[in-house]
Amino acid sequence: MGVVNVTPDSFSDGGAYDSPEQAAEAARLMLAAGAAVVDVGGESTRPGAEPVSPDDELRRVLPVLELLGGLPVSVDTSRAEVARRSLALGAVMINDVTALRRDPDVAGVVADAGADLCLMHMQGEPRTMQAAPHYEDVVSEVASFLEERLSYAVAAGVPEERIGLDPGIGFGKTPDQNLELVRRLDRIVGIGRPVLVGLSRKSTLARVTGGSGARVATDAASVGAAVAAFDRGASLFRVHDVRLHVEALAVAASVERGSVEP
Ligand code: HH2
Repeated sequence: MGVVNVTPDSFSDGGAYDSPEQAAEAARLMLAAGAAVVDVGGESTRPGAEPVSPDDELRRVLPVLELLGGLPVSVDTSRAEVARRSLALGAVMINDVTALRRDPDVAGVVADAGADLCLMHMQGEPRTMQAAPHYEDVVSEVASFLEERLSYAVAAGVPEERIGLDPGIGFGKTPDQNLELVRRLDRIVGIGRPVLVGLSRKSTLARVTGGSGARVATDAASVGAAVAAFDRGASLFRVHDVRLHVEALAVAASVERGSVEP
């Protein structure tokens, strides 16, 4: 999954695209490089980010989707209105980082469209989530949350086979808690749905490679983390540099199979 943030303030690529045409071109290049889907987002969820108005989110996202008609697009939104209009323009998946808590109507919209849905764990909300993350056991709490949200989504009409789960790396977690979630990812994988991870360029990896001041991780660090998550059962990877991840994960998968041929 390639990341296309159409936000001025995303932590890693904020303001990268001046126009919908530039964002759409970046998305096409990611798909050509092997991405299965591109994730278009109009509201930053970086730590400290303020919410944007629904109108601003629509104004950022819809023009990009209009240019990408027919291509596999996911939309990173937690608002039913944005989801509904995005799916009407051909989006195939909604990536809801609030796991249907901000706007429960997202479930019905996804169900009606027959689309895919990603449910992500977050403790708190982006504005304050990194203030004081606290867990007794981060892995079992995240897993229980995702199990509950999965049941909720299914009860609201989204078929289970359409749902993926995401531990929410960096969303109300310390660096050590993020690493622990990847280390024990088998607990989340054991829920029985495909697991998506977003590790690309996140500050936890920058802490490992660059000391305490580093904020944005390198792509080499990101690829290393993705392969570690793959080895523990992750099957979807939300990444900025698609080509590097496709090559690295293709090799990791070939080792898993013991065969060059897929
Ligand atoms: N991470 C970000 C945004 N959306 N969605 C899922 N499912 N999983 C993630 O880990 C995830 C996500 C944050 O990264 P980015 O999009 O690069 O930055 P921002 O939130 O500032 O737009």
